[in-house]
Amino acid sequence: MKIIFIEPHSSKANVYSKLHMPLLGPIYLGTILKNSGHEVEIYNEDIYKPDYSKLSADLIGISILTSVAKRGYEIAKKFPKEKVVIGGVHASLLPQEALRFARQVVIGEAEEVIVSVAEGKIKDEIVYGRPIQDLDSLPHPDFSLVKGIKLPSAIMPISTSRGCPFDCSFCSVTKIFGRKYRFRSAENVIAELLSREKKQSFFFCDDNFTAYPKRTNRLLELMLKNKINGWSCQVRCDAAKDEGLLEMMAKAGCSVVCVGFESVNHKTLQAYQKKQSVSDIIHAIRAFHRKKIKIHGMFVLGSDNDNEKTIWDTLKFAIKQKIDTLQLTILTPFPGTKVHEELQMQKRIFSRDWELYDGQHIVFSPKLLSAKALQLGVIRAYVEFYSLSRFFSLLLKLRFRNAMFRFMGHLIIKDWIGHNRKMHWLRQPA
Ligand code: B12
Ligand code: SF4
Repeated sequence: MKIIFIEPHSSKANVYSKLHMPLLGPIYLGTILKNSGHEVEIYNEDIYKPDYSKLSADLIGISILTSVAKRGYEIAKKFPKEKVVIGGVHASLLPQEALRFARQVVIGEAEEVIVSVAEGKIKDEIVYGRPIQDLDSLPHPDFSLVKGIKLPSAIMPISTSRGCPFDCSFCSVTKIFGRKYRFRSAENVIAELLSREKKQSFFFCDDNFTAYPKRTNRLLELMLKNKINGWSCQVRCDAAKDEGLLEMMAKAGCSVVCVGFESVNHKTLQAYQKKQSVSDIIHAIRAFHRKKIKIHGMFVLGSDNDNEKTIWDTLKFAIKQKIDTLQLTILTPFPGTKVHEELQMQKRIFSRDWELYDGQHIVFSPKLLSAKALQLGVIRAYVEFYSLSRFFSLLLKLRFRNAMFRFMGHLIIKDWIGHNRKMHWLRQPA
């Protein structure tokens, strides 16, 4: 059979549309189908947009996050419904919605069911995937299936674990992958890293790379031994409390950590059930910087305890603490999350346009400030952080890499403002 997977493009208004990193789901599934003798092609519209009038296959698999669901359904409509199967985070959370555009929807991890679904051996409209218990049993994802991908120039994702033991109120991860932390053996990960093209920059896209320090240490030891360096990962602040782990991360060539700081407002940290304090955040920043590891600091603004001042406090904090790159996300009530449940109950969600569910657009009425003030405040804070004057000041200090990221951020924000001039939120009551 010929099977095509499609990952819809991010909305033009999304600051991530420039980061052409494919999701691993379709690649894992495509690799499994290829190994079962099927012909597979994967299209990530941000990397290569196919001419749909020329595309034909026995099965079209579409992968959707909430922010790209609308585009995913548009693509589905281009094909006969009986050929379309939809999966991914959003479809797993709202399967009945996705089923309007597909013959079948798969909920959750699909590796164990995909071949049977494709070959018509499972016929249920809603198919329940199963969490993979032995992640070493999965094949290494075959990136050559992704049409138009440029190797090794892109930052390539690698996943070494699934699930997260925490349960933050705004996060979709545990709803899909569960709270049980499952991980691959260090040997299995190293074999994948060594099989990839040289000079590739890796991003460990695990939601919590250091959730089980013992296994992370073992992996880092092997990375050090195999001279694999220049990588980034996602961690919580706790990672910085473990001196030994931190030392190993630095030695094994960690260049950037993406850290979910989430807030400088301690009431907001509590409301998010983050289980970390502002002093944990400051400690983490200092500890990573001491080891010369750069920090991509991620914050979520708009809780019921945040006001306009919180936005500026966050910006000032990021500048004072010398966070290298800054991500300010507007709190987004993703279906299935606790935040969604609460805001829905209080009838405060004013937009169901999934395209706006990308962390860059406000879709609910905040408590202590207006929707417009939150939206504009976040954009203004971005403009300030990624200003040309800050870029030049970094250049003068010869901090070229940071300067380059500032400049990229500057262009992305400029682009965002251009695309959003006529956006709905400007018409929301102040
Ligand atoms: C890498 C990553 C990114 C990358 C690349 C993303 C991309 N190409 O879209 C970057 C940094 C660019 C990014 C950006 C964003 N991300 Co992101 N990202 C991730 C991350 C960490 C890993 C993705 C991954 O590869 N997972 C591993 C694979 C194995 O899982 P999977 O792709 O879901 O596939 C499995 C199943 O879903 C299913 N499946 C998937 N597709 C299909 C298709 C078919 C046909 C079938 C049958 C089954 C199926 O089977 C697969 C195998 O088990 C996830 C968290 C996570 N754990 O998934 C967040 C996550 C997907 N991101 C999220 C969000 C919110 C965003 C942003 C809005 C920004 C933000 N953080 O606020 C933007 C939006 C991007 C966009 N496209 O519009 C949320 C999505 C929530 C939601 N309800 O949609 C997640 C879940 C994180 C979270 N904390 O909640 N992201
Ligand atoms: S935000 Fe991070 S720590 Fe919290 S549940 Fe999601 S993945 Fe886990």
